Amino acid sequence: MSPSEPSLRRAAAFAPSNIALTKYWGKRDARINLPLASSISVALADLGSYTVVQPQPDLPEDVMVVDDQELDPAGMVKVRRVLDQIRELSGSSVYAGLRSVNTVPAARGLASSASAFAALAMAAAQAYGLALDGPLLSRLARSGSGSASRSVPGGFAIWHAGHRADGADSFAEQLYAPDYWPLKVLVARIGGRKKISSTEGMRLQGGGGSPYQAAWIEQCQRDVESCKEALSLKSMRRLAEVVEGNALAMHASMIANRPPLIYWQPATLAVIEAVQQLRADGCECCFTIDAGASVVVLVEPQDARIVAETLAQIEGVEEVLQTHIGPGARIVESREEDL
Ligand code: 2P0
Repeated sequence: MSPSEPSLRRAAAFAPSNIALTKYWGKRDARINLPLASSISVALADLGSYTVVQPQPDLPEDVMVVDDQELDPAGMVKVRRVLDQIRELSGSSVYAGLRSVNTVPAARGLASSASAFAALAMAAAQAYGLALDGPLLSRLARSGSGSASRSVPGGFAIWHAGHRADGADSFAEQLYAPDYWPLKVLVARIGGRKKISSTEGMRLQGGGGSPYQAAWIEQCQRDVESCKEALSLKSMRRLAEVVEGNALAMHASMIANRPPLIYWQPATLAVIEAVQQLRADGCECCFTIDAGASVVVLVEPQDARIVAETLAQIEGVEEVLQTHIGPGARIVESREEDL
């Protein structure tokens, strides 16, 4: 530890997972996760990651335990990318011990990396004595995992694609607070661990794999504007058109990739059909699907029960999680026994 080391302390943060209404699926820079298009998301109230960071002068390198398992080397590369930037900003050379607990089912089409890296950026900044603003925290989280940028502000958030090569203008900010439109969020959990990670899927597709890649990115740019409009009107009919259309366009471009990226299970299609039927019957709801088989449904509170009950009866749906839209990453009490 150098004599000019900043004050170091143990710090903990909770960050929510988030669900994209218009998706991030394509990078202009894979090294620091710069997207080809902007995206819009909602944060989930109680599904996320709790992360503790303890800088320790005697550690020879950073170590991280996630859900009681030491993080693999590929994961540590991303963690170090975030921590190295924080150490540079704080002028510290001290490594840290980290522990993270997820309340999100990993690799089932719900992004646990989004909440994990948002919590990591916020806790580490505090641990290394930095007071960073929202955009900078969002950029730091983004460099670990792109979608993590949107978990920092929470609520209804937009991640600006930006144009700069250094990513200074590629961060997320809140469009609306969580209670602006108090929709319920249902997650119909389907299938086991996904076979191809998002990072790898985007790499395959970005390398000229999908004949629809350019059209997909152009569609995202239009959809971000339509989504902003649907949110400003709180119109479920308009939201359903853009959110479902955007998710289906992403999966169309994935399926057309060579090699194909097929994340769906038969139950995925059954849930899509059920949601469309429920809407035709008057329920205010719409679906979206990430890089996995699970389906997420946004629904007006008065219709949440009937939608949840209907989805739970579909063969192949393992569980229907119920939550609502919540705030972004925040510092929480750290407990000594956590590390
Ligand atoms: C999204 N996904 O916008 C989209 C929809 C998956 C499908 O953001 O490589 O885990 O770490 O930047 O953030 C998943 O991508 O990928 C994702 P990396 P990330 O939510």
